[in-house]
Amino acid sequence: MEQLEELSDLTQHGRVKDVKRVVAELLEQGFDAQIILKEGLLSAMTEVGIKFKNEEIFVPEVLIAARAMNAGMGVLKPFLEAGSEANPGTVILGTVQGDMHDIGKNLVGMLMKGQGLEVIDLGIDVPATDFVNAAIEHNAGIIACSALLTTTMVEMKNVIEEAKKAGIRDKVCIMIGGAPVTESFKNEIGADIYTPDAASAAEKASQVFKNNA
Ligand code: B1M
Repeated sequence: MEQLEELSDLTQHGRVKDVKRVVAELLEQGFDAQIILKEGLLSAMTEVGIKFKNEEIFVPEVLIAARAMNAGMGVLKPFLEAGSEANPGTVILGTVQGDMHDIGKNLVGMLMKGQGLEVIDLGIDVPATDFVNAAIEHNAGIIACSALLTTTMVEMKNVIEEAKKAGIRDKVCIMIGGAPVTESFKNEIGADIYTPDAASAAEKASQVFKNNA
């Protein structure tokens, strides 16, 4: 689809105003928010990732593209979050300590809100103890951790250890995800749920609360 390719191209080149305009136009034309997200915005970040890895572009260009991606997600936000009004449960969400990547984590939050869940987003670079303290404070059923670096994904194990120390491990479901995270890593560290993308994370989170209802 030509317009989605154009959106991907504009996002890769960090054209914030144009990205916002094209996303709004596509929504007006009746395009599904999930299609705009996947084929216009996420596809752009995949391309950016490949070029970054091949050293065709560098951190400043990646940041510029990430800013455009965030701007596009801002326009899509109300459409992605539109869902049930009910609040079946609370999720503590964050990117683990040492990790500044937040685009995927923000997407997870939006889609979980779209499932009617209350999401408390602690942001990026979140220490293990903060996840656990927030879960206690808000009586949360889920702690959801995102990591994009092989060097920071190990922090997820610390979240599990802190939950054990605080005596809440059996009361809280620990979900993990992010590009380097896998099902076998989940098993290795003893987390409860791994999902490869934001949509399945939101679905699984909703199921957790349904199963506990
Ligand atoms: Co960085 N970066 N980055 N980066 N960056 C990656 C991750 C990398 C793969 C690039 C590469 O080499 N090809 C590489 C990691 C290598 C590795 O460890 N295996 C990398 C590196 C090396 C670095 C730095 C070390 C670079 C440097 O400084 N030399 C540095 C680290 C900084 C730090 O965190 N301490 C760094 C910095 C940055 C920027 C700040 C420039 C920027 C982040 C901006 C921001 O987030 N606000 C950035 C970006 C944008 C990327 C890439 C290009 C794109 C990431 C992204 O946003 N993708 C990335 C390459 C890539 O992934 N293609 C790369 C779109 C987003 C929607 O996908 O976050 O994967 P993602 O989320 C997905 C799934 O993973 C999943 O759902 C989403 C899809 O639906 N998901 C979950 C995510 N969290 C989940 C949680 C769940 C479930 C699913 O449950 C709880």
